Amino acid sequence: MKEELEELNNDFPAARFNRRSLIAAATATAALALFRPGNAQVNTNLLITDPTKIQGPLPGKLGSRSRYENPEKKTSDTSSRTPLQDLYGMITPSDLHFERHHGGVPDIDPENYELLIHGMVEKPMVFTLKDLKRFPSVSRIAFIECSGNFRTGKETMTAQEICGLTSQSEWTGVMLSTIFREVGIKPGATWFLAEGSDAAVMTRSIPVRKGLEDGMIAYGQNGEALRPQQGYPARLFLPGWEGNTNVKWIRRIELSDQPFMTREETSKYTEQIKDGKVRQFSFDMDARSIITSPSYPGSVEKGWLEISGLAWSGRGKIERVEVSTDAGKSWHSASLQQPVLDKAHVRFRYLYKWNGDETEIMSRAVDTTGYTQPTLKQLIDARGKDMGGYHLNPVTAWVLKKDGRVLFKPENWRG
Ligand SMILES: Nc1nc2c(c(=O)[nH]1)N[C@H]1C(S)=C(S)[C@@H](COP(=O)(O)O)O[C@H]1N2
Ligand SMILES: [Mo]
Repeated sequence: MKEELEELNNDFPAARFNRRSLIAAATATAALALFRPGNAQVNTNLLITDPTKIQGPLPGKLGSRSRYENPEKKTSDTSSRTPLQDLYGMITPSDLHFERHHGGVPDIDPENYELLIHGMVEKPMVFTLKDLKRFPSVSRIAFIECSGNFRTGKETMTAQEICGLTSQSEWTGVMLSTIFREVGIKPGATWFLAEGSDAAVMTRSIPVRKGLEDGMIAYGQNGEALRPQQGYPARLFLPGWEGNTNVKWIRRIELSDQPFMTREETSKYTEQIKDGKVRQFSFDMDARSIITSPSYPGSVEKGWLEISGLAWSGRGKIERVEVSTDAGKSWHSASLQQPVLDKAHVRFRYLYKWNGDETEIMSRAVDTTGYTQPTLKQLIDARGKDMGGYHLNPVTAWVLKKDGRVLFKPENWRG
């Protein structure tokens, strides 16, 4: 009986019914009350799948999303973006975590995984995954953000397209300070090279100070093993630092008394600031926020609406988020969902009564260092029009149109 109904349900093309037969069908069932006259698209499923009338599927080995929910990452050949506009709260579901790969996703057998630590250390050592897991572990909720996380250009852009290269997970692993104690750092070692085992053999130089402060070798993500896309079986995790330094599939750490000047920190991941000067090793991700609801392609109706979004800072905690509903003329403090964590996405909310007139809504983040999220104009004034595409965190505005459409307000700076 159950199988039959499921089959029937699956094969039920709504188009096969005209309104008359629907009424007949509806009349013949207890679902009549659910039928709305004038709506020929009435959900025919209701006629046979009243959930109280049919035994549901049995428990499964893996859970799944509702078939009515289809969040998707937006992919290109080099990255995929988190659909920020589809999320609640502050955790990014692991399968929606953004991805940025320079040489694709390697397939690494955890049995063969090894992490070599050498260079200016007392005792060079190789750790298997098992070895890493024998150390005391820590878990921490924090975001990762690619430093190339800003797109603009047209009104019909989603939060995902504008800045979907950031996601948040609970990361579990071993503190680098624990591992460094094991190998013994030689006096004078101030930098270390982190190297990945992907086809790109990604390498970055990291100050030992950061490693000792809060660096981790992470092997867990949201309660399970890291996803391959996030660096399975182990990655470097440096809370608050530009995504690129969080070397995935990490296989080697070499300590030194100077940076290694790899490709990713010379020809890439540097940015012009002013007067032809270039900034290198710009590790911290600056405070930022974005309203994710309402946002394109959503819509609004006159009356009360909850403005909600995400704010984060790589330098500490979010102190407050201010929201403007009058195109930046006045600003009001939003409420912050607890807990507000260090170097973590925080959800902010602000209740607003929209009177139906066209207006612009926007948010700006202030972190515990006193830093305030700048406008694009302030960024241009500080760094010049040739500032390139890294470390851009401008205030993002949405236009509420009279007809209820919500559009991105794109601002361009390249000539
Ligand atoms: N080995 C390796 N590590 C890497 C990369 C890579 O291509 N290879 N990409 C970096 C970049 S540019 C970013 S933004 C982050 C992205 O992390 P995610 O894919 O887990 O979101 O990983 C960094 N670590
Ligand atoms: Mo990145």
